[in-house]
Amino acid sequence: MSDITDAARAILAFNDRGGYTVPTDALYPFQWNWDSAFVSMGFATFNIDRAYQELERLIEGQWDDGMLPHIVFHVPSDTYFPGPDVWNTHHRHHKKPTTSGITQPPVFGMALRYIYEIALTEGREDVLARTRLLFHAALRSHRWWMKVRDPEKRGLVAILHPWESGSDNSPAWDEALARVSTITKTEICRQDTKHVSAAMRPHHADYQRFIHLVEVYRECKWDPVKQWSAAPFKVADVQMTAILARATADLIWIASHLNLLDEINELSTIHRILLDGLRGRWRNNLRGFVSLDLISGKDIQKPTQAYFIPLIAIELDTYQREAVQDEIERWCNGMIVGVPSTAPFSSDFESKRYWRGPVWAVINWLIVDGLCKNHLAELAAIIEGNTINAIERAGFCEYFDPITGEGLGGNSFSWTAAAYLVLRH
Ligand code: 9YW
Repeated sequence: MSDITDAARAILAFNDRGGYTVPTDALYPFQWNWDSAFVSMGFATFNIDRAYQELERLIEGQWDDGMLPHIVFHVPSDTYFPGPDVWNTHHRHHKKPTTSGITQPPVFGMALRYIYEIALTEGREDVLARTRLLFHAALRSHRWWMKVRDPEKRGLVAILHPWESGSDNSPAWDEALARVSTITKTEICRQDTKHVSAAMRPHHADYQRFIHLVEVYRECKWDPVKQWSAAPFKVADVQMTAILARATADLIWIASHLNLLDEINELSTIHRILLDGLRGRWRNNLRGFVSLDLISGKDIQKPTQAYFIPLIAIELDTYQREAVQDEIERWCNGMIVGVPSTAPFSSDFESKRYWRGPVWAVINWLIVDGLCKNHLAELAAIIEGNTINAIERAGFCEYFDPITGEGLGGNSFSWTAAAYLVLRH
């Protein structure tokens, strides 16, 4: 085992708060949904029990209606805004701990399959009951997605808040977010810029709109039907839909192993619906998949990493495969590390500002996986190698400047450590 693998494991241990992992100390002091799913896969490379525990602690926050919240506030902390009082979700979730009121990409099902497969190769028959329990939690959350976030049956699931996407200030949301008011009743006490330079973070107006949206949904008492009608921001997101579709395929795999026939049928129907929805979002002229703004009815054409995420769920045809390969190569041309989260030739590109250009190791992990699934192994190997090199050069930071390779954002980041462990596995 290399020293760097040791260091990655040490970061997960350092960020462990008792069976769950914070994304990084101070900046993000709670349990985040998709971070934990990625982290559980990192743990699975060396500690299966701890991998299961990460997901078990996450579902402590699952709502009665199946939603898996984006943050679980296991213990109080004043280093993050907005905390539990701003969300005020207590009545939607009748057990402790308190949570935020929105969700995040459902990587959970992908993680469960990944860790279960490793457990099986290690001959760990004892994980069966744990797998079954987590499987049912995931299934409830997939039902929630389909019922609550695709009520108009497009085969695409919608986000009602940019934080749900996991790509908070992506240029993809600019037009839709501009319609949201900047007026808030809550005083905005940003903590993030105390930990990280403001030049790398979302702008103040973004935060005002993020909090305005929280207030709109809080006034709906977090009732999903009321939220759907009241939402001033509503985007059918291809990245979210692709992750849900892939996680659904992974749950089908688990259900087959567990011999759960009704669940296989139910999940297969969901899978078919989502793949049909995704296929309709491909655009030849853009050489990628585009989200749909449900309020304006328009395609969101901004070139972001989301263009390529559907590869984790979909089998491309030959034309699409060549187009995606050319497009990713174009985006990476001249970069020390690709794939940038916004195309470098776009006028929105900013190499250091969060989701407007920087490279994220977990996004590369998804892209590598999607390229391999689509028989583009050579390009996948290049991106994988670049990601590993970037981490080895700059450390386990939150994200990387694609032009210089510089490490940015929070340090000792859990999901960057997890990405390293999995890509090296
Ligand atoms: C926030 C924790 C989270 C990630 C998101 C990323 C950022 C900020 O940090 O969100 O306040 O929630 O955009 O993807 O889960 O690492």
